[in-house]
Amino acid sequence: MGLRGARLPGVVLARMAALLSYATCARESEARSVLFGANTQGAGFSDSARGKDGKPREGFTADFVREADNESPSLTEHLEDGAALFDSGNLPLAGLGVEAQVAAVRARFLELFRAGRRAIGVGGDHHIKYAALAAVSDAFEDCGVIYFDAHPDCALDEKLYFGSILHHAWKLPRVRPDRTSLLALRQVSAREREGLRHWKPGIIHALDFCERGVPGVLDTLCAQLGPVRRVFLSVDLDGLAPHEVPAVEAPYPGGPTLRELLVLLRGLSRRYEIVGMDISEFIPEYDPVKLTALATARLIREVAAL
Ligand SMILES: [Mn+2]
Repeated sequence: MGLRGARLPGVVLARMAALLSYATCARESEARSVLFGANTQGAGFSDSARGKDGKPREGFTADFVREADNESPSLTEHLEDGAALFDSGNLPLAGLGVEAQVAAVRARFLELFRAGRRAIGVGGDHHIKYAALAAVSDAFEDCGVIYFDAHPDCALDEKLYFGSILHHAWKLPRVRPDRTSLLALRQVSAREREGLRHWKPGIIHALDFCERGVPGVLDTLCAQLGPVRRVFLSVDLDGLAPHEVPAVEAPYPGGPTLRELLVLLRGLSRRYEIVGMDISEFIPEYDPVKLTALATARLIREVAAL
């Protein structure tokens, strides 16, 4: 049960849920990768029919993912165990305003980056993405960003919300559009198109996976990231094909599969240091058979083992 994280200075579990059983590293200071939950709220919901109900999302993604994975435990596909992964529980964000939530998540990512750990934060809504990218900007001179998402989230809007995350991230001193690749893009609003034309990030469309294959996508991705040594991966689960991750706010058909993403990440890890990942957009109440939870757990496990 969730006591391991509570012993660490600066890390307090928000509640006593079970930790991920796969993560068998006993101490954060000995871990290569560190997992934490951050149930950020307040970035709003998509314009999809699912998003329009306007209700706050109660489901706690990280706990739901841990629970599903603990019920169906396994090694990685290449038989690695979780001895290098520490699960530090959830950040206590309940009751905090948006700015305080973002500050807490940013500080946690930064703490892990500075300690040389691969930081894996599970949201929560899109505020986790802005917080993570702010920490990337704080920590690294030369970090590329892979923004895996069906959507570009770059509307030129002064308010920070789900549709303007990258517009704000690109104003940070060291997160740059010419070191960012929008991966699996396929559903763009007219407002977001303005943002794309303004900021000119690298773009890899979902169909590129089909047309060029994963090796071709990897080459383009590396060219778009430029001369960086490190990469951060921001994952909106709706970037994936929705038959594998149906429990998202704004599912959109035609995305790459989890297999394609994992093969791509293996290739990336041979060329770059993968400094961390955030995951957002998971709506547990839409996941009765826990398929999205298992896909998310697998992604966490495989990224931790890279
Ligand atoms: Mn999206």
